[in-house]
Amino acid sequence: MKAVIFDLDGVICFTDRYHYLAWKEMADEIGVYFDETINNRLRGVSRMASLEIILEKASGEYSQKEKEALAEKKNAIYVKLLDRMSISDLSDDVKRTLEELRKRGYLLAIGSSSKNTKKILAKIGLGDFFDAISDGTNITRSKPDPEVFLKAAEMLSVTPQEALVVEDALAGIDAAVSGGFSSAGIGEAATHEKVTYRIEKLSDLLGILQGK
Ligand code: B16
Ligand code: MG
Repeated sequence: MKAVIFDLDGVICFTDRYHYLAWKEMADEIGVYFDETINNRLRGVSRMASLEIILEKASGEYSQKEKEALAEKKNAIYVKLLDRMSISDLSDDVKRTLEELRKRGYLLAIGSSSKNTKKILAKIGLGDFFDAISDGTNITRSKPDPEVFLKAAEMLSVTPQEALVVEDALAGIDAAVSGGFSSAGIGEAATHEKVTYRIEKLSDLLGILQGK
C-alpha cells in the first residue's frame, strides 16, 4: 500500500449536521417532509442526487431550473453554517492519525463528493495538508461510481491496488470496490459486506498500515 484516500464528511470531519439543517430549512420552505432518517440516505451522495431523494416526498413536479435553484438555496444556507467551523473541529484522533501516516511515508489524498471540500479543509486547518484533492468539482459521476477515487489515485500516480479508501458511506464502499481499491469502513460503512477492514476510529488505521 502506497497511499490512503480519505472521504471527507464522516471520516475527516463531521458536517452532516450542517447538511441536515440546511436541507431541512429548504424542505420546510417548500413544504416537503424531511427528517433525520431521510438525511441518513444522503451520506456521500452528491448535492443534486440528494435533492432528488428529498423530492421523493414532494407532491408536485419541479423543473430542472427549479431544482438547481433549490440546490443553490440549500448550499447558501450550508456554506453559512460552515463558517462556524474552526481548527477545533479537527479531532485529536484524526490529527494524530494523519500526522503518523505522513511520517510512515504514505501519500495522502481526499476523495469527497463535496464541492465545498477546499473551504472545509481550510476551516479545519488542513488546507495545505493533502498530496491530492479529488472532490465534487472534478467529477461528473457521484459515488457509488468510482470516478472520485480513480481521479485521486491518478493525481497521486498510484494504481487502485496501491491505495486504501477510507469511507463512512455504503455508497463510498461500493465505489471503492468497483474501482478495485481495498477499503476501510467506519460507522455505517463498517457494515458493508465487501469492506476490507472495519474500523471504529480513524487511528485504527495505524494498526492496519504499518509502513510503506
Ligand atoms: P456539497 P463526502 C458528501 O461528502 C456528503 O456526505 C453529502 O451529504 C453531500 O451531499 C455531498 O458531500 C455533496 O456536498 O453539497 O458540499 O457539494 O462524504 O463525500 O465527503
Ligand atoms: Mg462521507
